[in-house]
Amino acid sequence: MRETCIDQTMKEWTKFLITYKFALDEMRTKLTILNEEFQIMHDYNPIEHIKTRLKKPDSIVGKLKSKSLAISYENAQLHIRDIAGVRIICSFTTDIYNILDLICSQDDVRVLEIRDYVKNPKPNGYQSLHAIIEIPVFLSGGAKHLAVEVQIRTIAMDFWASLEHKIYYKYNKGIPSSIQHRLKETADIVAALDSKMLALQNEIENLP
Ligand code: 0O2
Repeated sequence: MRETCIDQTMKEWTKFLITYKFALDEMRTKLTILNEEFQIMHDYNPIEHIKTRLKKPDSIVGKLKSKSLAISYENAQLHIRDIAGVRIICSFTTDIYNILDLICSQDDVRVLEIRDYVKNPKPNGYQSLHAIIEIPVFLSGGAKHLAVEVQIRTIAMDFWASLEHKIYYKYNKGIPSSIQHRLKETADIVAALDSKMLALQNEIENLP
């Protein structure tokens, strides 16, 4: 009896999450087209690589609980806007804004929110550009509009964020202040590196 219930719940989650997986497939297609077209038109790939991830059911439930919301698929769809996540890694800070413009100017994309942690880094030094967008997924019963969290950052920002994320969980979300301080120092180095790399790139582009 209990196993049947778990099976049923798993089936329902799979049905709920598959639509977000389709949204991620749509995003991958959009980004691949943009990148390949850019390569042909400008002889340049703004996107280094793309990572996608689907939030796990227990994380969705945890986030609903932390927002004091009832556990339901309706609430998850309405209030959890990072069930589908795309991370786009690029070379230069200017690419971040170019890619954002290219995505947001598409007719079927609705921009719900933008958080610019590149212009305004988090106090710990975290840099990335986050956009919550809504895109249609065409199912047999019609179109379903779903939120996708898009994170766009440089290779250097991604390097920093990956290590910080590991350290954050290693210390069970309580990083000692001496390490926090060193992380902030390295975040400043990342910002300086990105700025120098962009200056170099601009110089090279302007060579005769
Ligand atoms: P995961 O596993 O990457 O998904 P929200 O409740 O979502 O509206 P939140 O979570 O503060 O508010 O949103 P925000 O600031 O846009 O951050 C969401 C995601 O950005 C996080 O997702 C991380 O991926 C990334 N992020 C934000 N701040 C930091 C940071 O200080 N360090 C690192 N390494 N990543 C960060 P999740 O759900 O935490 O994790």
